[in-house]
Amino acid sequence: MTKALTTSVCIIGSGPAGLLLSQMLSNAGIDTIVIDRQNRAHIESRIRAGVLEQGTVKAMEDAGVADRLHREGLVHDGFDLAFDGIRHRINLRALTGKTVTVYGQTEVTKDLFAKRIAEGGRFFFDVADVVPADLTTDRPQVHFMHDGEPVTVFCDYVAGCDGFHGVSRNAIPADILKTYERIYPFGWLGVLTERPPVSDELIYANHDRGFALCSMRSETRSRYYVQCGIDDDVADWPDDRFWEELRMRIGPETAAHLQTGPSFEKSIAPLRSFVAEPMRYGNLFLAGDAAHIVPPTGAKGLNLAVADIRILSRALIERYQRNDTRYINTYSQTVLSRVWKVERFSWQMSNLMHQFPDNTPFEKKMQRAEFEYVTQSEAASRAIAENYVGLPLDP
Ligand code: FAS
Ligand code: PHB
Repeated sequence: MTKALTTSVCIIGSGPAGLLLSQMLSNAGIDTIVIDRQNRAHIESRIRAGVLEQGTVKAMEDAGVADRLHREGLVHDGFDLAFDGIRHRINLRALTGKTVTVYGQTEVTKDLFAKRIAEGGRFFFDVADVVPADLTTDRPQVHFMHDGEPVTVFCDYVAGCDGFHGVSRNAIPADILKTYERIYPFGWLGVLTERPPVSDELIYANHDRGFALCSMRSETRSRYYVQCGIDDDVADWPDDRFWEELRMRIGPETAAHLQTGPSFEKSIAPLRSFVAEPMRYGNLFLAGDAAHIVPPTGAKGLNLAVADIRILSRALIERYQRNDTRYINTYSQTVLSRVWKVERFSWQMSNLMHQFPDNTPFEKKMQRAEFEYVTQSEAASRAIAENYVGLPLDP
């Protein structure tokens, strides 16, 4: 016997995108059901993003979940770009009047879950066989299995917030869906260690041996990355090798301040640029990684997902509160306009900061020339700064 449920918006995926959407709609009195194939503990444990744009902080404030973020987040006025150990600071506050906040995605997810669950949000975890259906009718459905039982949610709209490996994107017919992709010929090996960060701000470093990033989660917990081979395995990278490689890539001056320690999280992430169009099909709306992926070089993945949700929640709230469907009808083009600009920035930063195996000596000279141009031109530095702090939601 199939359990039948009804709601206004059925949200597939309870990562940052799905959770934030559920909270913003709930705050506007709009009912949702959220389903996820994982459970809460697993989702909260995933180590991912670390830098929040000002727009993401505002979204957390609007959702009513920013108290801990303001207490524990680290506000940063700038970050460094480094080439072969020479550092140049991008002064975000001077160039844009804005800042970024260092606060892990795990914490964002925990804060969103805490409020949603406390308010009695309807969740189904550990679901299977999720099938969005009847998306072009005015009564779409989402079918899934939960605790061995078939469930069908009848709703007005389906929000596909189920990430890159979800099912929502592929619910759009193949003759309508268009995808664009660039896969980078390397990965990022990331570690967490309970040691103070090497610097007060982030350092993105390009060195002949490869890219490195010095980041953090707090004043006592550091997050470091090195570019690694696309087929590398974590087993290839014992801590000693990692620290030695990081020292060489950040240069002796910076490395003199590096406090190494045992890594308690070590993982390799592949890098890709990916966009799926359209981000709406009938009454299905895609948001976040379900529709796009960026290489983490621009610190944009989580922030882009949040920006989608700010645009989508506004569209749905206008429809329910004022029966105005203008924002719903323009959702896909509005959100994609911003997605492509963020994809461009993340692609540009990745091309500038990494060693590409097939780069010719000329291309290496182009990278170096671009870095020197950025260090000598306020306009070039401002272009990087305004993308890094986050482009406006509406052009
Ligand atoms: P998510 O992938 O976070 O959430 C999707 C949810 O949908 C998951 O909980 C999943 O269980 C669920 N789901 C999937 N299929 C389903 C199905 N069939 N049915 C039901 N539920 C389903 N971004 C940065 O800005 N900086 C970084 O440093 C950074 N590092 C990253 C490292 C890694 C390894 C990865 C994978 C991503 C990283 N990102 C980073 C990007 C990341 O932060 C995403 O942009 C962010 O999680 C996007 O949030 P969501 O769109 O909610 O997708
Ligand atoms: C992180 O702290 O995990 C982080 C920060 C900035 C990036 C990517 C990752 O660009």
